[in-house]
Amino acid sequence: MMSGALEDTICAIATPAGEGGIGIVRLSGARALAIGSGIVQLRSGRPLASVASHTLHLADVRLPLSSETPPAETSAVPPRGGNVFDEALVVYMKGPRSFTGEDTVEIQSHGGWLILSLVCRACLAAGARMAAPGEFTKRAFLNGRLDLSQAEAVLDTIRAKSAASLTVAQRQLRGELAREVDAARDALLRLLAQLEAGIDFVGEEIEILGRQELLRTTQDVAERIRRLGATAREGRWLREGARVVITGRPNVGKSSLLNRLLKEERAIVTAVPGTTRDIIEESISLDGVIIHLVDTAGIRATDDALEREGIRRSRSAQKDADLQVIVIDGSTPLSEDDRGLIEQAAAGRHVIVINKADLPMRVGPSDMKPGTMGLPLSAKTGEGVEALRAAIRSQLVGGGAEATDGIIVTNVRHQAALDQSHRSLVQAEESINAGMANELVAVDLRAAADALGEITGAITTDEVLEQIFSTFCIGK
Ligand SMILES: Nc1nc2c(ncn2[C@@H]2O[C@H](COP(=O)(O)OP(=O)(O)OP(=O)(O)O)[C@@H](O)[C@H]2O)c(=O)[nH]1
Ligand SMILES: [Mg+2]
Repeated sequence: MMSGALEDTICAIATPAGEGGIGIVRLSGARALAIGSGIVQLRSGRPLASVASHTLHLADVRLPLSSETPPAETSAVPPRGGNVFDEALVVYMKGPRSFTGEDTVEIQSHGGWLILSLVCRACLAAGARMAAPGEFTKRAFLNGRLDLSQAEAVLDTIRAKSAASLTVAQRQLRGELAREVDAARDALLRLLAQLEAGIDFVGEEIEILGRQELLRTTQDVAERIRRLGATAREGRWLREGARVVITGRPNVGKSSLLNRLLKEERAIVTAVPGTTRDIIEESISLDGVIIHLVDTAGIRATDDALEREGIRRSRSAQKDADLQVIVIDGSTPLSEDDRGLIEQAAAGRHVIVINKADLPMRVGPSDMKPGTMGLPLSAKTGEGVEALRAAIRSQLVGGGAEATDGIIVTNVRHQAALDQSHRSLVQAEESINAGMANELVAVDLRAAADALGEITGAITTDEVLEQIFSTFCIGK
């Protein structure tokens, strides 16, 4: 798929499939202007090559004069100036001031599938070839317009489903992640240069770089990388949403709380304990962060086979939870089951909700273990729900402590590279402490720097590029 030389001029429909007021075909490459000129006829009568770069012009689009007659489907279209099949706005963007860095022509025709296919066909007939998936963005990378992490951010921007993930993608697109990674990599490369200079002098007793300094810089960089890598979990939540599982004893108001958070009567609520049997899952946005809310069967000992299966599913949902909301019925004294659930959830992220706050309360702060906080709330009246929303959100993305200037790693490939780099640095640290030879330390530092280079594409292989860009669709 990724084959295809950089010399080729490529074309593709850049707008989504379906009908639209306009649709855009993008042409990029050395012959973009020549090919574009062959298929558009400016209404002004001027040649496309004569217009200023980055200006829009009304034009007729036609199959190139040399190609055969238009295909049968177009015979219904009244001929205008021979094989003209649409009118369009055309813009020529002279490289390197274009997305790909190459000469680019964009043809903004009417947005019908047939029209756009014809524009493409005209481009092909005039000498272009169809672009492979992600090929425009790949060229932008190869031409130095974007680093690899920015190229990936193009895809994240297009796919962003929440305001928060869009913000992160946009910051990455502006190169903020790359700058942070490059700074760490530069520090390592400087260290390596000094170390290697020292290695050359072995035997002459010249100490270019003290062991202490070597250790300190290695640790500094390792810590920077660790902090950056630690944002990845938050990054995944921003990208894919976090699973928030509502658990608790039967009848405490879990389904009522789900409905309250969803603002709709999604789950059945009754006064009968054991109402919910199956897992119910719905997504909401908490101020731009997507949450997959999961309502579960109340957990208790029961002989009912159906309820038991529901409880089994509850327990499995608990295990997959990114955060648990443990609901307690505040109108009854805290039970052993409640205590057990709180204990169990304490290891992971959790929020404890003391529900039915509209009733006389029988659970107070003193019933909680020290260090545990219960959020009073009424699913019935809605009191305390805003506080719960804020608590969930801040548990998931408010952390900030780990965030490095708000830069968040969202990409699995970046996370793996950061982990790899961090492991190499820890190894380097151990070697330094063990008094190993500089040559050995240098090997680990080099590996750490190379792993960072993979993020921005400073170090890359064709396979990596292939893997990344093949996930794009054609036209990007
Ligand atoms: N007064 C009051 N009643 C509530 C509140 N929340 C829920 N209830 C009532 O408590 C009962 C149980 O509510 P559900 O939402 O079905 O409880 P659940 O935890 O989903 O129960 P199971 O699905 O059986 O585990 C219903 O009669 C609700 O009307 C609340 O905040 N205040
Ligand atoms: Mg329920």
